[in-house]
Amino acid sequence: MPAERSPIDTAKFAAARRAVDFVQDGMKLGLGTGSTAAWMVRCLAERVREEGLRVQGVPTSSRTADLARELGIPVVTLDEARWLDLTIDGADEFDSEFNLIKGGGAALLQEKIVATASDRMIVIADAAKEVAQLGAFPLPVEVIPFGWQSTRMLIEEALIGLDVLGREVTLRRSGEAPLLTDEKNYILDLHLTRIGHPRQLALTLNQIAGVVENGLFIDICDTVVVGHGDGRVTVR
Ligand code: ABF
Repeated sequence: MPAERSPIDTAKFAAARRAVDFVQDGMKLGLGTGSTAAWMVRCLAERVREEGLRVQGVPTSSRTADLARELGIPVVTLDEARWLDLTIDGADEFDSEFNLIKGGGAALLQEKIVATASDRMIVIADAAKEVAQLGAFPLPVEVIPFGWQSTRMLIEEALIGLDVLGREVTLRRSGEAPLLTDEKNYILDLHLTRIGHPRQLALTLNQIAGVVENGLFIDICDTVVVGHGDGRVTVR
């Protein structure tokens, strides 16, 4: 007998399944990363299989690429697709203006490139991801390995002048070694607790040499599909 889904998985699955209703025949799609996005890939594959839906998927990580291929979704690169109709992806936090923190799964760079090359971005999330103010989830920043300690110092210095509560910056590891992103970069996690001005922070971080991209998504997402533990879904 299949194990019963936990409320959190029920919520993620419900949001993912609802978001896949937005997909139309012939669309080029950005396929997000994370456990909620993995549900979305499964639901999409079901429509491809059962309805003969024709889509092309651009995965935002090697993990998602493997899953999509395994489930029979045609996969192309962003360079082949050039522009996408829709990206569906998860998030770590979202606020009432649909500003997001992403990158808990270390795929923020490809996620942002894919989302900004799309007409539309839908975020799928369980209700616990909604926050009044971003920042409780550590903000991931992708940095070049060369000189990363200096980049970290420059980030710490920049944070002093900004409206944030915490200022600790840690290197994300995989075991003993620094975790490597798909682009072979490092991730610094910024433990800020509260981010007063997300846009200002995003701009400041991206001006620092060595920073490739940050996990704040501002003015990128236009719809959030929120799943609840009892299977209800709210589309905003
Ligand atoms: C990706 O997966 C991320 O940007 C975010 O970090 C994470 C969300 O994971 P989950 O859906 O597993 O909560 O979308």
